[in-house]
Amino acid sequence: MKLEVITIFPDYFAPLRLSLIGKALDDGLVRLLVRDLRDFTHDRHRTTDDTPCGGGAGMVMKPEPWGEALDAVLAEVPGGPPPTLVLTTPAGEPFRQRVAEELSRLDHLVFACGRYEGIDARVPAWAATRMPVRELSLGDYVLNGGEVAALAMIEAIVRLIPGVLGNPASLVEESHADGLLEYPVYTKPPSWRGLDVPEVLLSGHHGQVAAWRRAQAEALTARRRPDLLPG
Ligand code: 6GU
Repeated sequence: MKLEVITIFPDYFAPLRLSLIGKALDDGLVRLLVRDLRDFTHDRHRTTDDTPCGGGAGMVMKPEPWGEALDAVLAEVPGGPPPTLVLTTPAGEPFRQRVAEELSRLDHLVFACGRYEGIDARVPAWAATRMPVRELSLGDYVLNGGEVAALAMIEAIVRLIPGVLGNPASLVEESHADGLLEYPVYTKPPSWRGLDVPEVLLSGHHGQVAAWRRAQAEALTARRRPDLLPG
């Protein structure tokens, strides 16, 4: 997969070179190109924002640098299939595991990180005439910019690419893989500070272990995230 990021804070993406995602980069499973939006400005101050048309608080990201940055992205794939553009915005569609799975199957993703009160709305409108566009939100709260959201989305997506995780079986049972929260997990010792590992997990009965885990996952989901359960 080729991953590109367009941001006014390229340094935010340095942590992607660490850990499992860094290993995927080293192994060539993923290529990462971080572009500085300010490189696509032409004034002395490298301005990327301006006051909102119609008035109001805050600043809006100007369309011209975004247009030139996206032109540079498209210039790399002349005549070929365009990348999918992910625009991070608190007004986007919720980013869920299903979305991460869909995006993990694509060859080329470009993350556009908004700052301030957002990006001029003509940018996604124009981009949609050239490439698939997804406007995505990390959750129902406001961040100062899309960089942290893009980092989280990239991690959720890249770990699903075959070969990135050491043990792909761990993807099957984790929270959200089957629409439920994950059951509680235990390791040794069997008794710790007066708290015991549930008997069934030490029984060796695989069927009973599976049934217990399913019941625990359902009970936990009903208690913490009833919105995840079917009607
Ligand atoms: Cl994607 N961006 C910003 N600025 N805030 C957010 C978000 C994104 N997702 C949740 N809050």
